[in-house]
Amino acid sequence: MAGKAQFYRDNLVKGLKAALGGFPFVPLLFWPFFLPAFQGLPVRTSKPSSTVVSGNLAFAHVEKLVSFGPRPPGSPGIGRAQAYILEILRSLSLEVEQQDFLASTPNGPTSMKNIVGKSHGQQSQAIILASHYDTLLMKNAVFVGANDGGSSTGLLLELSRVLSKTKNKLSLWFVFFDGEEAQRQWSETDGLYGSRYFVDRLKSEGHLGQIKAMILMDMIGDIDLKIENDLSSTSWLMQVVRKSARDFGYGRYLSSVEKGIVDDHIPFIRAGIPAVDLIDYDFGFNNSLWHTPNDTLDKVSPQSLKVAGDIVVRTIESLTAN
Ligand code: 1BN
Ligand code: ZN
Repeated sequence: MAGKAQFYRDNLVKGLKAALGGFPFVPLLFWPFFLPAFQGLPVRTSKPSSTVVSGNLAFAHVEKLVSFGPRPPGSPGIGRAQAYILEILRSLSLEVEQQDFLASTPNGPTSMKNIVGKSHGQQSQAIILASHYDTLLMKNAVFVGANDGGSSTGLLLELSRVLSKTKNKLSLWFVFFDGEEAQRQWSETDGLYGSRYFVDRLKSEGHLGQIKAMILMDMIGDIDLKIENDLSSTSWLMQVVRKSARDFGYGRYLSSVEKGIVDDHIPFIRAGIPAVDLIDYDFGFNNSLWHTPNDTLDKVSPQSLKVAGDIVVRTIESLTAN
């Protein structure tokens, strides 16, 4: 995918072809003469149907998040990202909760914030859809995490739009985690700050039993999307995800390589909540783009966002049917 400009150009051409119906393609040289005749014609644009995941809209969110600059915890960039996420969730009339906490990190106490948007279904039992929105702290380079942190957050915002439009049997919680990344070096205590705090709160407030399942997304914008068969995820839930992908004709986006991934789903699994990670942990050739300043917007594909989003929606339908 050559990026957004190409995406819009393709849609413009599609729109012109749709307006022309059976007419042969108009050579580009002449199109200024035809333009007045098109005005007022119902040209089909890329405007999405409201209950279908739009890769294009998810991508626009990623673009916005990247424009805020690096988003390590406590930074000005993450402050702008928080304001943006809150604005979108409120515009969807979701119940919004902010979890502010002071994390103890190797760099000292650091302010962090989880953001939760709740869509109430017929039942209080809930499915959590989640993403981390922070980026890796890089002191000597600009790291904007277009794919790592950006792609899944953009998709989660788009899923909030799509899924808040339909009345669901189960409640849906859209959870945006801060502090997924290690502040110095991955360890049991450095990393997953937001998800560990979130699960501790669920426990202390007696709400663990309310959560039917947790679906995490991470790094799903890669142009060459291959979703891992993560062995850390709850096995039956991973099978539901993989069947949902195949049912949609998306089998080619599933990796057959089995890996054990450490990510924000782990605190949920440890607390006994079924959880799954949709992650493509092989970013660029031989993972050469992962945690590098080259994790930029041009590496993110709207089509991959759409695929991951469709799989999540189908998985929720499956979980709700049972
Ligand atoms: C995912 C994206 N992760 C960090 N950024 C979690 C992770 C950490 C995955 C270490 C594999 C290894
Ligand atoms: Zn990362």
